[in-house]
Amino acid sequence: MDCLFCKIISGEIPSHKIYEDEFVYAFLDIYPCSEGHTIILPKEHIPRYTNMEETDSASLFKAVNKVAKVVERTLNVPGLNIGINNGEVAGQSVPHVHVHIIPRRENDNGGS
Ligand code: D5M
Repeated sequence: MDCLFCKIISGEIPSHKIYEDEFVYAFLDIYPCSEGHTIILPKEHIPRYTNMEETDSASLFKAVNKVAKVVERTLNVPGLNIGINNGEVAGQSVPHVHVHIIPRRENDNGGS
């Protein structure tokens, strides 16, 4: 599978791992919008969020809930943006569904 994120999950491409279980893998974004910007994705290669079955989406978001709480607490930030770019026109650059967890701080100019 010629997929960047599948290669990250398999370890073929290195990443800064934040969390892993049997269903998901989470790591730091290489082009962070803010310090601690984390990406979490299903290990199964699913191109976009709207391709996901409800049960897989539920498993993904169970892990998102866990990781988001850890990011918020560990970095001691007052908020997070949690979101998905679904489809190229929506800004999805890697066709393997993933959720962005972006720490937000007071007066951070939109996290960019
Ligand atoms: O988000 C895709 C994200 O993937 C984007 O924020 C950069 C990140 N990215 C790309 N390559 C890497 C590597 N090698 N490590 C970590 N993060 C990476 P999208 O919503 O598809 O635009």
